[in-house]
Amino acid sequence: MISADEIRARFARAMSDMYRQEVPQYGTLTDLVARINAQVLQADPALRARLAATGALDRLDVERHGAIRLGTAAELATMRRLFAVMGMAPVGYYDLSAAGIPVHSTAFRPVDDAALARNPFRVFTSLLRLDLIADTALRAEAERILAARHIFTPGALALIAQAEAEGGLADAQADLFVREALETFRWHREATVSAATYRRLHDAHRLIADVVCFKGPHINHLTPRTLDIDAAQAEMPACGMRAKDVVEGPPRRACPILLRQTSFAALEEPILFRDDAGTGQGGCHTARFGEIEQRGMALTPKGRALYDRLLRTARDDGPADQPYATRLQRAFTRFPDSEDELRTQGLAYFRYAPAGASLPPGLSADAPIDDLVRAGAAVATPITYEDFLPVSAAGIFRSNLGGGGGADYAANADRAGFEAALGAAVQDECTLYAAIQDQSIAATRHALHGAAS
Ligand code: OOG
Ligand code: NI
Repeated sequence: MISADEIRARFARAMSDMYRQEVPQYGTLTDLVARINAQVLQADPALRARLAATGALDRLDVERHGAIRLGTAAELATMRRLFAVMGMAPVGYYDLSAAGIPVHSTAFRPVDDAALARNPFRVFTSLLRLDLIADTALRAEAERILAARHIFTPGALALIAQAEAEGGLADAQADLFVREALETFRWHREATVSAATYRRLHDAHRLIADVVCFKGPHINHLTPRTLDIDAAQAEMPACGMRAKDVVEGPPRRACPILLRQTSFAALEEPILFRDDAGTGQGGCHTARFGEIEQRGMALTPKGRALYDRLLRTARDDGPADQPYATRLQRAFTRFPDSEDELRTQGLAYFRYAPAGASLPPGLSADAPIDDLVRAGAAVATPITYEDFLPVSAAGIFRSNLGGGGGADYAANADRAGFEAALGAAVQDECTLYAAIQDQSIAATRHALHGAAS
């Protein structure tokens, strides 16, 4: 048997190779990010040392997230089993209906520290919400089309079942699994419907056409992680990419928090409809794009509430005559921007370690962790945010749906419905970060006790 982490690493590599072939601009983007990351690391040895110490340096070059959109509950449930073979579990629930996008989503990703360090590959996975489509005839037609498709190969299904029964896969089977699983994410230029049906679904919402009219849930982007998103954004036009005008997420800061993302516009790709035979007409579809992201520290619920509040301020109540970036920067002056403040005010999660020195006299290893840090007995490093942001995700979706606002759905999260479709509960991301923090505190105390005795 080989490890799920190894299967995930092989799959991520295969996916990246496939997408590079399918969308050559993705290759250009990863080259740009690699160049900028090398520059940043060279200019900032302290950052390099810190990334190296937490294992983040090794994973940087291979770090990617992708995204897919599924059509049915059964597809989502099987997708969960497929990702489980690679050690990826559903984390978080994202309701995008509030932003006019008729989907809800989760992120499949590795959850424990060692797995994240080995390869943090994650897939933002959305499920189309046909229940939000008002036109019942159109909804029924979409359901009928989706019910007839099979997005997984028989080989992939057999290997998933085998991995479940035997607790893993052997080396050669793992390679076979990667090959079979990849088929589900491949782009197919042949639509499964006629031009007229495509048009009707497209007019209801472009996203519906993208999900319903094709053989499978083509991977729609693959995102490398940059250490300086502003530098990358500035260089995108020179590399022939039309960057989205606003970077999603928090503004640039001394201490990066959460996640900042930007994308280049989706490609117009030629497609063939069912009824094209003979007419040779075809059409085009825009779905696949490129994105880059910069990750910062994970915020506690208290920090997240402050983030959400300041983001709303920048979007809704900022002076309208100022550019968004200025309003954002100004709103976030109220978010502390030193690691000490972020930690002592309980705004972000940290990983603790013994500092190496012995405990000062009079201080116990069981003293409050902030006291241990202040006394120089423990050091704290921020924990990286491994998840996504619903407002940012909606912005990325929208920028690739031909601009404009989404439809006006009444916000109605349906986490229970999503979990029923998934066949499992999604994990809570804050619980995962808190567990990493708590374990590191316990290990630090244990080491300090050992040093004291
Ligand atoms: C997913 C868009 C969201 C992100 O990184 O937040 C996303 C999609 O377009 O399917 O990729
Ligand atoms: Ni993305």
